Amino acid sequence: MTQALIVIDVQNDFCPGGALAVPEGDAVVAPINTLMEGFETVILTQDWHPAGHSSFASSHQGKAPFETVEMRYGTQVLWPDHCVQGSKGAEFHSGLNLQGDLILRKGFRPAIDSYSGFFENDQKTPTGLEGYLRSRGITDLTLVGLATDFCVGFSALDAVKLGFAVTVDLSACRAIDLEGSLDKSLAAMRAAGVQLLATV
Ligand code: VGL
Ligand code: ZN
Repeated sequence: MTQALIVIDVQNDFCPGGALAVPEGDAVVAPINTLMEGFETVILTQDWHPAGHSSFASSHQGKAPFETVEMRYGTQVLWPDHCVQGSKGAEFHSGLNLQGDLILRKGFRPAIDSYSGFFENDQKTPTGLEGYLRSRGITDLTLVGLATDFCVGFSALDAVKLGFAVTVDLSACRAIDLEGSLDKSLAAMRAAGVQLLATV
């Protein structure tokens, strides 16, 4: 088997002080740097939105962050403006080791969000990550990063659907936990056959 570590969205805006701060988001940096030493292939994803992105509450009149809106592809949570291309908030946390082989940007199409590193939120538009992994013969993935219940969770579910063996190491993840989203995400991952490490 050939393994890869996929580090999801460890960016300033998801860390304390950021626009969409995940509680203890920066606590993932040290364990991720340690985990990287054990993997030959490391891939980082970077949430990368144009200004005025359709997932921002500020793009929808009368809507506040964390409300939802119906998009053509389904229900979308609206977020504070975050990870705007080229901004400080979109940069990786300064303590993160950036030795990765590939940095995959996602969420750059104005009209569609992308939680997963594999497919955008219409669940059809591929990012190309599947092809990258397959052409390198990678079969087993370990996912870590931010946030457990959004970008990590949806990436893990897509990876299982695509036939990869998937582990999520929860000791190097932190959650947003919006109205029970963490429990929902963990249950969905478990049901799909994702191996959850360090379950609390
Ligand atoms: C994420 C919400 C919006 C994440 C990204 O990285 O989990 N969550 N954009
Ligand atoms: Zn985003």
